[in-house]
Amino acid sequence: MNQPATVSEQFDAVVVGAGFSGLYMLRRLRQLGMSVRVFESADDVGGTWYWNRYPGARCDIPTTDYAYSFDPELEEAWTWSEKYATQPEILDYLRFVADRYGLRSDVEFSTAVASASWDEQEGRWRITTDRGDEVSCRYFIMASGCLSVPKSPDIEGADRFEGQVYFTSRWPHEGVDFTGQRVAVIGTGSSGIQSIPLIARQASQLTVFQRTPNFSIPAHNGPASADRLTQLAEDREGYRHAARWSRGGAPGELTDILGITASGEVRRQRFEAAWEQGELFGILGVFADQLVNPASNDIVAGMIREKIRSTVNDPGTAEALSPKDHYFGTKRPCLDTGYFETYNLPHVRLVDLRTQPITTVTRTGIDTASESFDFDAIVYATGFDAMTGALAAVDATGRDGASLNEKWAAGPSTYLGLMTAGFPNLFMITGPGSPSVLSNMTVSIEQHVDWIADCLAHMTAESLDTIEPTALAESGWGQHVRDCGAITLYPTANSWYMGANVPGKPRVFLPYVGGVNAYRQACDDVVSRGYLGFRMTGQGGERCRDGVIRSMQPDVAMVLEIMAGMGLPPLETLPVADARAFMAATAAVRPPAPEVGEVTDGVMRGPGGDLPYRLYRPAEPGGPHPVVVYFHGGGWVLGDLDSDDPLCRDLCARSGVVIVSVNYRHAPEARFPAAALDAFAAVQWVAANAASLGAIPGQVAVAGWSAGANIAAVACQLARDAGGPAISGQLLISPVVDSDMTRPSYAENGDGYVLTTALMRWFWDHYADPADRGDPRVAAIRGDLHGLPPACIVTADFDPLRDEGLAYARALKAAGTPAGHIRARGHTHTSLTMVGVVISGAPVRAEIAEALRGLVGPVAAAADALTESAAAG
Ligand code: NA7
Repeated sequence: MNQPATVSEQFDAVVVGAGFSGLYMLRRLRQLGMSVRVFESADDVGGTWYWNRYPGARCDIPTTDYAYSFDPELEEAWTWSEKYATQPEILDYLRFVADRYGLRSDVEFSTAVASASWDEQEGRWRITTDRGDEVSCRYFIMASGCLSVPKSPDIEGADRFEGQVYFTSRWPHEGVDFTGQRVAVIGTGSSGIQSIPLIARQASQLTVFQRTPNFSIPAHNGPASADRLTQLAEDREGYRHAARWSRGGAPGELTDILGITASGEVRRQRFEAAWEQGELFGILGVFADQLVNPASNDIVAGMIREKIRSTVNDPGTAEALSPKDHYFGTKRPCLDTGYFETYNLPHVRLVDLRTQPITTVTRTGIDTASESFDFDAIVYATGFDAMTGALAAVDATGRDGASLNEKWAAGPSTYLGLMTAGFPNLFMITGPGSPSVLSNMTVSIEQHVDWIADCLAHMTAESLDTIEPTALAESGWGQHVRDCGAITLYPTANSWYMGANVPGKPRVFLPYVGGVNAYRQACDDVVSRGYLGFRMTGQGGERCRDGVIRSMQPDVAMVLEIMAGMGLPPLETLPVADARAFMAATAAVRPPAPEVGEVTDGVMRGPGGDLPYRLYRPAEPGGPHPVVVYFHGGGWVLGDLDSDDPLCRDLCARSGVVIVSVNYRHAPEARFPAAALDAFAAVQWVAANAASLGAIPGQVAVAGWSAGANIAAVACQLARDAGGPAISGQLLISPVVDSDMTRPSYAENGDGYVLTTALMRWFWDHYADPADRGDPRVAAIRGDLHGLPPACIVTADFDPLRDEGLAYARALKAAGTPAGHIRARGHTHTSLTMVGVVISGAPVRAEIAEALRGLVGPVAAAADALTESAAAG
């Protein structure tokens, strides 16, 4: 053991922890020529793999991938013996690494950091330890692990038991012999599931206390996968590169097969293949949609439950072991060796705490609501204060005496999971807000360590010595992390990913679920944009490019990426007929749209001939319902009843109103003002025929998207001028209301977000002569805006039309017309309409439907229902 550091020793960097992350961080910092002290509370290196010595402890990522990749010679020098290495072998590996690079000399073992505070004057951190050290450092790096602080046993009477007590996370080094003992295991997470079969081999009686059944699949451990070994042997660098740019941190095929649309045969074949393979990323990726679509998830979950039933002999026990309270994958699934089979042994019993909860631990055992058990030993496999526990334990004091724990009282807030505002020069390795526990940790650790080291090298080169994220960058990243989580099923589970396992811990989805690849790209983009969102200071001056690195909804970004990859010709380069055919072909491959009560097609009279319409009636019993006349988008040129069918269904199902979608005449065959006149005629017809359509007379609203919103807005002006019909409200989704293309949103969003400036020009050219483009019947914003129906205007952030929508809302208000605004944050012009594809659009459409309900009432009520919002600002 080393001697304690002398008081007030100064280091360039202090690192907390000597596990996978601390060891590699130390090596990188040394390579930068920095003086470093690592504090490690254990008496050896290893971190997680030092402490978790329970029987059966193994990694759950194949060891070919669960290893450092920074040094090819290290990779050559070490050979793993199994597909999933045991804890002793992984610990040996980390010792081997520490020795190979001579890392131990900078590690002070058996020493925990007690406090850390930022000294503003000095621009340094002051660190104290539980052994009385006091040191200072420029950079303070928490390499303290995501699963390193065990959860204290929150079970009544836990300290009363007089037999042996063990924690899987603090297992005795000499091992434990349970031969002939009556043993209780509490907890069926990975630690419980890995250790139970081995404890059962020794114990005379084993009773497992299960609060929540967990999904587990057989690890099929054995030799490392020949396939992976061959790939590594042939092209190690290529293999590691693929891992770094994969979703989870290990190379593998991503499927685009959807569970909901796959045939029964394909479902079965894919599931069985993943089951046989015995890898987490395999079973989590049977279908592309299984972590976002409940129906798809149920298919996989159902097949796993089937396996449990076919393995466990006693049907009651099998049922109790079958997880039903969370979607598969939303709690970390386990890899096991003979776990479910263990319950077939005569001396093993499962106690389901859902039916008989523990009332107390006693001197001699455990009492449940209905039974008393006596034991010789109790094993707690009850988990960790994950991701934030070790950071909270130090409770760093940042600028102005601020406490990290106070700052994070409602949940952690970080920029990239690397740093947090107010705590300069404090880095976290795999902190909350980074992929960390959802990924192959070793790959994520290396990426964080490399990023930090490169950042410090940059700062040194530029004579900068403090770095801190801005509040804007941090809140933007937090929003992005939440957006990524929100489109998945993860937040629905009571998991440690959500902090739900620790009583009183805030419920926040802690890791970043956007993928290792997307995350790495974001970190790289931050750097290439001049360390966007970081403020750096020092002799070299003060540098800060403030901003948000990701503000688009993640699924919208994904759709754009897929579209870009398809290399489609821009619509405006096609003849109109081809553009229409393309739109129809796209519409044909959309996922099923929401069910409504009834859909009927009909025809109404218009000024230039018959206008086809489609009526959507809500499933709600009763009626008649209020009615909304809807106009589809497509720049007055494209689109029809089919193009906007999913959006109409969605609006109908959500808002409970009748929607009459009208197919007006299109340009270039029928140019301005044909579409607008048709829209007005359609409103007149629906108002006159409301009763026969099964709608409430006198409660007609209009709605439209894009150019459809244009003619809806114009129809309102025409109806006012004509003295009727009365329109109760207008819902304008991303409307065209002006021909002015100089507003900033055109410059910001005119290229790359589907609706481009070039396409908009093409639409205008087909619809209206330049001389007509200021006419209020197409540039609605230039008309008289007094006395119009209350409006709700929806704008999307990444839409060239955003600013004219906002301007219209402002102008309506200025003219005394009530106008609410819904901002589709992170959306494009088209993404809201991608029902069933862009999941993040659903909550916005729910908001729109709510507003629509307000717009269809009597006029005064509609005005009241509108929310005042950002449109005014
Ligand atoms: P986990 O996965 O958090 O599992 C802990 C288990 O202990 C889980 O089944 C819990 O049930 C159970 N538990 C926790 N507290 C109690 C109380 N008070 N009473 C009864 N049961 C309780 O931790 P592990 O150590 O197994 O695994 C952690 C990670 O390490 C793992 O995911 C891998 O990544 C490696 P609950 O589900 O909360 O109802």
